[in-house]
Amino acid sequence: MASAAVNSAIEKLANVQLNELSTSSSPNLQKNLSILSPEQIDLGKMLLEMGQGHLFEHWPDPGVEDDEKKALLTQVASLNSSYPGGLASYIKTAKELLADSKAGRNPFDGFTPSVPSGEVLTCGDDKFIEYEEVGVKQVQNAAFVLVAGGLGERLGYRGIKIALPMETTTGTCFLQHYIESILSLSEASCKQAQGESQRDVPLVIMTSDDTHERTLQLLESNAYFGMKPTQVKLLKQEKVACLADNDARLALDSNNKYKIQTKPHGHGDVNALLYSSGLLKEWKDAGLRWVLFFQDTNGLLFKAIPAALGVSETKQYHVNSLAVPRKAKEAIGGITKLTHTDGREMVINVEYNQLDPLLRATGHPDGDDNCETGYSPYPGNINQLILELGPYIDELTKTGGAIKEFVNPKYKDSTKTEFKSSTRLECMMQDYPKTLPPSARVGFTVTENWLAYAPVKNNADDAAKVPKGNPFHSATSGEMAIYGANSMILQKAGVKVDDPITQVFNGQEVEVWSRIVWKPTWAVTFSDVKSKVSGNNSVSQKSTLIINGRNIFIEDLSLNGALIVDSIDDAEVKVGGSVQNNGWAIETIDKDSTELPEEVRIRGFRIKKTEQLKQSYDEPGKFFLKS
Ligand code: UGB
Repeated sequence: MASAAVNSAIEKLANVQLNELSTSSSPNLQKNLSILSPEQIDLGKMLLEMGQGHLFEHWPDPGVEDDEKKALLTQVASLNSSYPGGLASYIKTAKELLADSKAGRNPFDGFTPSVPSGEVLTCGDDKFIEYEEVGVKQVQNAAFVLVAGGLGERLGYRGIKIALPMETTTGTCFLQHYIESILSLSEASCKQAQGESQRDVPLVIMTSDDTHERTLQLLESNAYFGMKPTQVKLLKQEKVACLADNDARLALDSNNKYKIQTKPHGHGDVNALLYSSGLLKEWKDAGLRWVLFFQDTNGLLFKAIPAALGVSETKQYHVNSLAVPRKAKEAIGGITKLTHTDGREMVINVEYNQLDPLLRATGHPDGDDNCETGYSPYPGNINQLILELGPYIDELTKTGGAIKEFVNPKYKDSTKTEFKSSTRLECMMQDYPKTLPPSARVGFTVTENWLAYAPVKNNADDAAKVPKGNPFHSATSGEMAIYGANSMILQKAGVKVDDPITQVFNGQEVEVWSRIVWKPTWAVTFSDVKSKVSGNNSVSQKSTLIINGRNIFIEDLSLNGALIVDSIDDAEVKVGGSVQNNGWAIETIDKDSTELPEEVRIRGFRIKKTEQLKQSYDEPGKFFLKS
């Protein structure tokens, strides 16, 4: 009886909607109302109102391909629920942005760019060390968010990027390094807080259909790299509907007329996902104060995080973007101060493809050009953002996590009436400050390139073509940057590390430093490194040094070869004396060799392990390694 009543109610509702629709221009949808649920009829009506009648044009009479028709509306329901404001809002914004794009309207109209001022840090100096100390204290109050939904089309690697070895001396992958860094930082933070109970610092990973399963598998097959599984949350971003033309008509799949084409919406999705997941509120209730966002393949990033967090805390920044000196035309956004004729001001990332035209349009005939320092005056955004949680929640409560979008259609010709292929709206997480009130404290922190930024984004062929002097951002340069940074940090801590030699791999000329690698348990700050090296230490260029243990102290070591020291936490090991052996060499390989794994080919070299001294200390006690 009850179900008959429900059915009759549904029928009545369908009839009402059918009447409403009878004035519409979609007889095909109207004919098929009987096979649809009331919710699906509602969605159909919304689509008609938004000018999407073409989605039903080919629909046959009821009884034919009914499952496919329902599948289309199921997809519409999911596109509708995963977008803040729903699909109608998506189509409305798309119409506006497409009209602006066709008219050639500049999104920065009325704004004049100028060079902003921010905190500029030098690794190892007093200010840097002070900020690091303040930052480490704050880690206990932070949550980390890794955006890892990108497919890595530019890199052309078939796996997920966070599973790539960050360096091949130890083979540690990006995700392992990130997790171990967070764990070590959190432990250091707890020690500083003295007595306060240690909190499990949360890590969120934003995935997508392209990366979700493999990310989960990577975590599960490695016991979450030491994190508690409950500490890690995966939030999957959904794709958005593609647009076929300037009227924002949704594009149907060319192989399936009951399926709307979809594409990724960009890393800006992370805001809406964090908001709708309820995590932000949970974190606030637990007393957290900071949310740190970072990207998938920057193996240096954690060297700059403690100091940058210290800057956020000291300057009470609501938004702090980490930046590095940027070569003009380098494919990273520039941090820019924008001043509008109406008095509005904001410090914001201007994406690399927009900075040059904006500068040219505002009285800088050379556009995006290097200044006397050899760098662009606009610092490069490395998309490591530190947001203060309270103001972040306040803002997202207003916006629901939606942030300013853009559209980038590729037109067939100058009439701008047709697209080469479908487009979609996109959004970037660094555009978050665009909606903030003028009272918001938005700043940035610049550190040296070698310390903080070595992403792996470009495939070998594209990297070999970057303008001379600009960074390659490849697997080759990314790995070499780790050795370079570790060598330079040790130099600053007083170790004599030989200068690098220059070598060419996969068509890229790079500096090859000693292969020095340490686990985050050994050192997460510059002060940690300084406290663990003393006396006269020297490391030759051909050397490899792997330090894996909390209480390993390097004292009067002369290394010319390969040395690996492993120790448990309860062992204290002094490493000194002269270590000489044939070591591990860097061997050039052919990137097209089908016998080698892709992870190796994209670097153009591999490590040839000839001879090493390896010492492991797995009993508590004090030890002295001296050969
Ligand atoms: N990402 C997602 O999680 N989801 C998506 O839909 C897309 C990406 P790219 P991009 O630091 O060098 C950014 O593709 O977008 C993740 C800044 O916009 O590597 O070209 C993806 O997995 C730019 O200003 O970079 O450029 C990855 O972790 C500049 O700072 C991250 O988002 C540049 O990064 C970035 O995606 C940079």
